[in-house]
Amino acid sequence: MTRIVVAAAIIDEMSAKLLLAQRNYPPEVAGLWELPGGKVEDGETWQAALEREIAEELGMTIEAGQQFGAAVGLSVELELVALRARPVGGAPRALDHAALRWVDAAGLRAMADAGELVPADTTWLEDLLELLA
Ligand code: DCM
Repeated sequence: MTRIVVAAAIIDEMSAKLLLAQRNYPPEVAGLWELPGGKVEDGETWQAALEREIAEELGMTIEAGQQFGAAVGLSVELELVALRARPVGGAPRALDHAALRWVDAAGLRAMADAGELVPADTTWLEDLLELLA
């Protein structure tokens, strides 16, 4: 059975900035930056799973919204989908990541050009730039 991994594009609309998180593991992607998220549990909606994961990993409250961009196959059993999200409460903290960073469209493009994003997440670059425009 395919399991879904949800990832959050947490965008602060006042500053038009996106929250990126730097992975600690596994070694292939440690040091690279991602949209934070995690696996959907049985019986959970994608939105509920993402809100739970972000509370656990970043200690902040978000409101998860609609999917955007294409789903990405990570392996035979894992599929990665991106959802829009709005920060609702609390400042994000790197409880499970090496670091966190808010980036605007130019900052995101620069990081993508420098190869600093997790490969799967580069699929969404143009979608993310549009959301930040
Ligand atoms: N993953 C990814 N991009 C994200 C979030 C997760 O490529 N924005 C991948 C990394 C792992 C898998 O999904 O292979 C599970 O993620 P985690 O280890 O964070 O649960």
